[in-house]
Amino acid sequence: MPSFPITLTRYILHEQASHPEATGEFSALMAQIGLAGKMVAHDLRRAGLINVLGVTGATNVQGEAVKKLDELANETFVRVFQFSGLVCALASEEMEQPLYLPENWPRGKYMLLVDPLDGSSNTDVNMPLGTIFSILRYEGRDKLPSEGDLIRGGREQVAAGYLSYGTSTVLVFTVGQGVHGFTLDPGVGEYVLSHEHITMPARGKQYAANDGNYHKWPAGTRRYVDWLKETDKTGARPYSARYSGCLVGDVHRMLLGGGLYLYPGETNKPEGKLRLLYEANPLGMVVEQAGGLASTGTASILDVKATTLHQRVPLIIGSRDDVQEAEAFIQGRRT
Ligand code: AFP
Repeated sequence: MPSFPITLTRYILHEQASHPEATGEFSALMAQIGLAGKMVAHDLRRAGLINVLGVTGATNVQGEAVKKLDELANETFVRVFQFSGLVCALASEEMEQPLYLPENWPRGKYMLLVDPLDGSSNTDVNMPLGTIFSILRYEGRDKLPSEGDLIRGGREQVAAGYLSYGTSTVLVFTVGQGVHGFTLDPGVGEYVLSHEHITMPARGKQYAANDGNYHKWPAGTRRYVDWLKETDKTGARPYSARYSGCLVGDVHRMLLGGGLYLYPGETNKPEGKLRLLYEANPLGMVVEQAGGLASTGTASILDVKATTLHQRVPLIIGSRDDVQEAEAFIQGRRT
């Protein structure tokens, strides 16, 4: 690979060249994700000026208040992929039903699942936000896909990643051969390779969890988090708490510096909050590709059987040793 600057376009064309069977469709799809990310980032930067803060008044399929920026980001992804010739179905955390795209059919053999704006409680307060995406291949050739075709296990993803809208916009993704990060250079409007082959530290010293839910957590989870806060002689603990309200921001921090994010199941809500197909599976693939782990507490996220489009799942994700330790407490192997 030639030296700096390696733009996203140059990178994907280079990768495509090493797959003689590639048609270029996947490369075009990644370029469109990059484009949607630029459009969302552009709206976020001007959000306080263009009357898109606050809520729309509607609630989404999850029963949550829809923010104007949630809707705008969702519309952006729909507009970018309609008539693109690239994806035959698009499912979004913001839409009850998937969108089937006959205009892209039968050329578009991919399906896109997206959480267009992750962390929407942060929209009005200038805090980090993200987009999470998962890409599946549709093998059917005689008809458009149906909902069941989108409900797949995490190991069937052909690619996954996220856009992190923080002090800069960063696109991180994997096609199952390592994880790479590209930072958007706003001056030239190009993503430039800034984090090649991201490898997560095996252990960190930070955790992210909504501690306000502490009393709703099962005993093993509470004990684990208490343990993280204890002081040990070697200085490995206490861990620092870093919780932003944006899964993407927190996972990005852990991906680069180590540690773990937890959104566990609760005693009265064992399924937790996060969505398997839009959040846990794609970030699980990224983190596993970087050497980390993603778990429900008892099983790998990527092995969870998907049964519904908007299925929720407990999520513990981060550095390998940290996640394994959390699992040991949750499963009662440690106390
Ligand atoms: P929204 O995007 O619906 O705001 O949810 C954000 C999120 O899925 C994840 O990004 C956060 O870490 C988590 O939920 C925040 O949830 P709490 O507000 O319950 O802590």
